[in-house]
Amino acid sequence: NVHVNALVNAHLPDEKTSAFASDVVAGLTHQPKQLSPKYFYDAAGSDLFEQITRLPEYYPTRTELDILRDRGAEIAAIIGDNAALVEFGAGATTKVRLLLESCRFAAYVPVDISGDFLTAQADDLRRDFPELAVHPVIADFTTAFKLPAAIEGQPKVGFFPGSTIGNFEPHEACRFLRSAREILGVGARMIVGVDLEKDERVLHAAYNDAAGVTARFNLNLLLRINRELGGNFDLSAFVHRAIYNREQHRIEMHLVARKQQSVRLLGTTISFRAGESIHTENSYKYSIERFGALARGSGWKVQTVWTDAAKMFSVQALVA
Ligand code: AVI
Repeated sequence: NVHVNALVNAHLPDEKTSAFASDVVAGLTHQPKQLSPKYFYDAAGSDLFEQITRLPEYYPTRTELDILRDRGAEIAAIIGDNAALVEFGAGATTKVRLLLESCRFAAYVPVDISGDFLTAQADDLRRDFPELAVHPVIADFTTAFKLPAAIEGQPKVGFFPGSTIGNFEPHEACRFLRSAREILGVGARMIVGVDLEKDERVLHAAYNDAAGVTARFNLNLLLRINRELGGNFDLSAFVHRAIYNREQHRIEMHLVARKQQSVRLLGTTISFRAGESIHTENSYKYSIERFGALARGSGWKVQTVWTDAAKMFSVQALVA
């Protein structure tokens, strides 16, 4: 591994790429092979994810937006006026705009690792909400970071939509909620989007869409490895597979080798048996009870759960 790191660092000066490189080598030499879903989101992957959110089979985004829109007044009543809204990770602004329209926030603090994206997003929001103080923070939101001094003394509300929490392992979700509680402080609240357990056929369709966008999203990870790490993956030699793991309450995404093959990257050869898979993502689905237990175990209490009529998705208000 020392050898691999030295090699990686010699060829790839930039810090982000070398973290990607060592994670990829570690994941592909692990048994079973695995890659972190956080690497899906390069420019092409983020664009494919945007397309996923508009697919007829992919219910989470649409359902969460409906809940945020329909329950705006109730959410506002819980939060009160003049709080600071801290969003963990900042994607499209569609969801936060709904909260900013229904509640009277004094400040908005988007936290994201990508500075360029944050700046563009902050400028748009300042234009559309002139009363709102926008203080972007460039940081990895899964680690401890400092809130801007400007929001000191204001009540804090965390925002973590999209069931991104479902892409964490349960122990990571617990660690994240704990750290969010420490960052936000005593008396804080948190609004979290949590995908719910449901008919397996609905889940299966959502992650195996007819148009094949989720397959392209999954395979894009191999393209990214080819482009950024000089790999030679043959994309036509892998297939997307998403299955529901009932015991673990999660959708698993895999890339399965169609035939025996080997791939070169970063001076290493990775061999695949026919049918061997790379596990690329888990998307955990919670019951209301199981998420409540997770929240309690990380120092929060569930105050209110809002769902759509069909109980597909939930938006939950936690209190520290
Ligand atoms: C971002 N995350 C909540 C999505 C999910 O549903 O787990 C990512 C995704 N993977 C496949 N389709 C969408």
